[in-house]
Amino acid sequence: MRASGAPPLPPGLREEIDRSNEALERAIEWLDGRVAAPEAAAIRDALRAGGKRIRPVLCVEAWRACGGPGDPDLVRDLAVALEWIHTYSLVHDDLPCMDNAALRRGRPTTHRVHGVGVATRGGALLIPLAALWSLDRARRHPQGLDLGRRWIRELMRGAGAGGMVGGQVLDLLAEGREIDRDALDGLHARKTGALLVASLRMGGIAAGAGPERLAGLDRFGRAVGLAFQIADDVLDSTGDASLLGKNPSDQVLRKSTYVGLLGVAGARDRAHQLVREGVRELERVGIRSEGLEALARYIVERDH
Ligand code: GRG
Repeated sequence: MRASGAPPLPPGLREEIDRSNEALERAIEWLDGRVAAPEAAAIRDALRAGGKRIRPVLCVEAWRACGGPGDPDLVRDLAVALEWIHTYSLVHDDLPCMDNAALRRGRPTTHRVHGVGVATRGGALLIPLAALWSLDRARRHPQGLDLGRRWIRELMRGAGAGGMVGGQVLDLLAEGREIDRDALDGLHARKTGALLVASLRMGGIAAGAGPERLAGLDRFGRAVGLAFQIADDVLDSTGDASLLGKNPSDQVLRKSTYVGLLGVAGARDRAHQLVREGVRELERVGIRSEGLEALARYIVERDH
């Protein structure tokens, strides 16, 4: 976790982010005519506002690590669905009834530009659109609609009550209260970790990986998901708002954080230890992946 400076992204991953952004543009074209204005404009703005694209890149790197056959663009297209779910969660998280945030990814939040109603509806629309888009693209994949069904199940499991939404509920309930490390781990395993796990499993599934490898990706994702959240807490407490692209909010919302529990140095140590554990989990199922290892390091060393 760096206090400042460019994130240490190897060139291969930088290129993969660019390819993911191109896939996102293909998907934005597909939206034409499917969503009415003004929600369409809000969705386009939110999707194009930048972002690290960690979830689609994790997905493609998992696919690659499992020896996925065929055209990577098919998987990149499918992986856009992850970014849509992630973007809906950010748009809704920023609403006045949640964090009431003014800034996201260095820009005014969706509701500040398009209004609360449009942002709420546009965000919600991204959920069925992610499923429809997944089905549409799965038809072009050799596993066809079977892949579409498995893919959507993973996506909704990661995003739903047992995953991201459930974690958000726990987070809201924990505001202003102190919770212990186990409870904090459980909350973030759902709120942040579940969609990262889904990203990896979805890449493995598209590559035809069996249950053992999927379980290895799952354990890697859990470790890296927690490391991601710890890095977020450190950045919230030490980061620079102009680099973060948002205003630090943990103190304002009186949230329990890993920095509060472990201190900055302790939190950093735990994040690095989790990354090492995650990489060992991959090795245990025979996965050696420079891309996934580099992403895991980036997740804890990033500056925004
Ligand atoms: C109604 C209870 C309820 C839930 C609705 C709002 C919501 C669903 C979920 C919120 C989940 C949330 C905000 C999770 C945080 C995820 C997270 C760590 C975001 C930051 O991810 P990055 O750093 O962002 O990957 P970029 O901007 O790079 O894409």
